[in-house]
Amino acid sequence: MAWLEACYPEAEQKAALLANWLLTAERTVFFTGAGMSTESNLPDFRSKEGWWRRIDPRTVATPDALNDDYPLFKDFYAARMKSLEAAVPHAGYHVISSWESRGMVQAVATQNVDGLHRKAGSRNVYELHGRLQAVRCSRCDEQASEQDFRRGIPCQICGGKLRPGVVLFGEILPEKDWDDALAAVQQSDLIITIGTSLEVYPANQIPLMSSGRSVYINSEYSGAAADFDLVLEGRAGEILQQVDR
Ligand code: BV8
Repeated sequence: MAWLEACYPEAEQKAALLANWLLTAERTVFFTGAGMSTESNLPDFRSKEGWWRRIDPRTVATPDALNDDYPLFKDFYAARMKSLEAAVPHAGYHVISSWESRGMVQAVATQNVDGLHRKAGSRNVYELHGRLQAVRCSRCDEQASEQDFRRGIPCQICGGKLRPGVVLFGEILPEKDWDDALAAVQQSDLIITIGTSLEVYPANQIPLMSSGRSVYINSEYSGAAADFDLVLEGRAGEILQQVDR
């Protein structure tokens, strides 16, 4: 790659190298986090503008929060649902789905609960932390509507508290999505991790489970970067478009 170094700045060299890896890989899997959606105007969790900088996750994102202070729990998730109303996938999402439709991407494993990968047309998506709008009863598990949850209406079947379909801290990840994601990652020869601090277990183990090449695209430096073969620092949407050129 000496010619690349001579002709282009480092960021472009890395984008060109990733483009080359994508074209030569047989099975590519994406693993995404909340940083993938900040360019769609959805805040992430742990960077400066993140949700957990404004509110302690223990007070809203745990089974105890649901049981002990339902009004606070409900208002937090209703606000998150409201912010989804106007959210549309940015160009980087469409790059990933177009690569999938051209046979270049086998699967997307995501920690995101916003549904934007599917909205952008990605089909093989494993939602490891569930989906915000998949409301169900916390007691009998019956599905319910997002509107009922946002209005504070109890379950129509058993009168239990409604909850969003996300995985709260301390809860087990959805078994099928987890198993399918693991299988896809273990069979991959390229894994591209985007927009995640890699702080949340067990999803943060996903990039370590591929024996192929590994890439990390993130807007700020994280110690986790040392585990990857190639690190691109910057905004996900911009980098994906650059790689697609
Ligand atoms: C489990 C709720 C087994 C849903 C979320 C101590 C006490 C209690 C628990 C634990 C503990 N120690 C460890 C645990 C386990 C815990 C855990 O890992 N905690 C960590 C935080 C210490 N995990 C669990 O509880 C999991 N379950 O372990 O079950 C079990 C069960 C019972 C008993 C024993 C074992 C469940 C985890 C589910 C967590 N749910 N939230 C919701 O409200 O949405 S966590 C939250 O973090 C989100 O769900 C999100 O998906 C997840 C990961 O965050 P990221 O996506 O990485 O986002 P983050 O903001 O951190 O990073 C974004 C990055 O992107 C930043 O670096 C930023 O710079 C970058 N970025 C921003 N913009 C861009 C960008 N990069 C590129 N381009 C951009 N434009």
